[in-house]
Amino acid sequence: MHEALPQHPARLSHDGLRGVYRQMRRIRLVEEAIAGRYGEQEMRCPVHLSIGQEASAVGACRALQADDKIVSTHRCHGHYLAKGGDLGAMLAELYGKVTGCCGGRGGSMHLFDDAAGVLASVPIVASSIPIGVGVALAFRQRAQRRVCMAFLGDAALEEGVAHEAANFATAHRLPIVFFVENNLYSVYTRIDDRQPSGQLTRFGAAHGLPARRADGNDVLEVYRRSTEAVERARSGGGPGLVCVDTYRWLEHCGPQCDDQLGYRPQGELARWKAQCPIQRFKAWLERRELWDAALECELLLKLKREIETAFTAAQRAPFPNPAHARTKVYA
Ligand SMILES: Cc1ncc(C[n+]2csc(CCOP(=O)(O)OP(=O)(O)O)c2C)c(N)n1
Repeated sequence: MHEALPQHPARLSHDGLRGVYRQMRRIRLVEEAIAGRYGEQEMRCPVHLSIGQEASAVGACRALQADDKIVSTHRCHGHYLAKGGDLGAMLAELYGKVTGCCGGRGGSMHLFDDAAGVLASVPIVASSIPIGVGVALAFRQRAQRRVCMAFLGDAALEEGVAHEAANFATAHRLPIVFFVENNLYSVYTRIDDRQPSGQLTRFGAAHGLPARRADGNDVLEVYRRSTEAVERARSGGGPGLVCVDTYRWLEHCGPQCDDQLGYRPQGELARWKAQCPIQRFKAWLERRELWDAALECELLLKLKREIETAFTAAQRAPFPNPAHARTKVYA
């Protein structure tokens, strides 16, 4: 007999639980494939991989509906894929091709797929937050029961615009959820060297935002906390804050591991790897007989084929026509 699933506001079916696992596995495989090919020098944009942070992207986006929107940051691959962004368009964008989701103009840090609800990804730290607040304001003005989720890193909370955006959102009770992925570092600088206390939920107290903290490597806990905040915002309860603790395994920007640089305490990476969100959730599913080696094998084959096909199409696609460089320029 299966154990009862944990209590949460919107229960996931067994298929839903397996879907959550498949999504995390897919994001990991896509990013591993990017890391593996980056050295070929054909993707000529910086890449900020989110390997290790898959549970926060998937848990958060599962709490959203298809017509809800997200805004994201420089580390946007996981958010884009978790919200349903098109993989082929994403990879073509990394290769600078005309079939990319930004026509090859943006690269890895500018993933947009409005049809999937990925309104914008912006690499200027914290600058997507007011865009997200604007989206929530538009939802309110149109009397739509939709929610915007703004993904941000721990360092974004140190930008003035994050405070202005939170203040405006609270004052107008806008349907936005600020979702903070605390991976402890702003490039090489640890959070204890930047802030008096690692408790990021204080940001909520300062702005009257109900704040929830979650283990960012536990996908169901992230999902539960996100669902509470999203449903509250959807039903007119105003904005909320979800802060999750997680960890990036690789360097800030690029495909390598940079642990040898010594800016992270010895053993920290290994401790977080032992908390791999994908392995943890797989073990959880296996204990409940919802997953097994045959399903894993079938999934890996399918994903590898899908990813291979998307890479091949991206590499074969043409570059944008330089004559069109001035179109779609706004000032
Ligand atoms: C306004 C601004 N200042 C500095 C930078 C350079 N920069 C790029 S990413 C980054 C750190 C971001 O850390 P965090 O928001 O915690 O996200 P993480 O990279 O950890 O996912 C910095 C300082 C920038 N892009 N924008």
